[in-house]
Amino acid sequence: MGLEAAEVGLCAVLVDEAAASSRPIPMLTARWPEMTLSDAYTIQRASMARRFERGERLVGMKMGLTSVAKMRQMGVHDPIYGHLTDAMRLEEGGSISRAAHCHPRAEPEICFLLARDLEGPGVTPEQALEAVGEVFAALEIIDSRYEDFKFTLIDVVADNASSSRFVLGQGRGLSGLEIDDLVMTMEINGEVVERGSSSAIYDHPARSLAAQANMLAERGERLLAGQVVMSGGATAAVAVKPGDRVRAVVEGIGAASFFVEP
Ligand code: 0L1
Ligand code: MG
Repeated sequence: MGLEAAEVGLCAVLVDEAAASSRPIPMLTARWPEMTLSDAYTIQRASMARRFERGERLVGMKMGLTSVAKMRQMGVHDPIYGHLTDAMRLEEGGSISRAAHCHPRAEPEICFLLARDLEGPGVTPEQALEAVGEVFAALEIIDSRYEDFKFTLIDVVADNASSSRFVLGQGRGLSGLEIDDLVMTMEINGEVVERGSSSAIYDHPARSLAAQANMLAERGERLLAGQVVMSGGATAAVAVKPGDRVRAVVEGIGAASFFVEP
């Protein structure tokens, strides 16, 4: 069983308004227990369509729940994805306001900029890497729009995989760089609060990129040259608060940072 089109539309309005107003909502599956994962991805697209109507542009995608730790936490075996728009990009070193978020948390990531289109199904990690123009040290700010931070996997997908903002450091090419086991740290106010390896990103960040292309293919969609793909968190996400200066450092690639306004 699944949702009617009108219900999908209403859910899209609810998650979109919650994100725009920073006012959390009860989890959708409490009201619509029959919602399927496929419905959730349709809701995600419908909520993105509302952003596009307001003038935002699609600039790429994000992979979520790519680490064993996060999958275990949600009781799932597969990653999920969300959409990224130009309005979600925060310039390197930029500031966010705590009040503009529900439950903001940051995680260190590796981001890919595609030099070529990438179309599944059947994309391998090697093929995915061949489509990459540049890699970046990155930070994702995730912000679940659900009350009391309570949600199911289906709710998270409908809520655009908790996407809120993303920050990219300086980009570099892949030449001379193996990205399978890079040390990744996250600092808050100069103190290392999380340390991990890029191998925590779905075993290899390129595997995450390939999975993104293959998952889009299930809906007849593909990644385009010029788009970015956030490959997923390498460590646990950490709650941020006013006054925090957050910095991610990825060995061999660089750093990305943002500030939470006091
Ligand atoms: O980026 C992600 O891994 C998505 C996480 C979704 C769940 C959450 O908000 O913690
Ligand atoms: Mg993430």
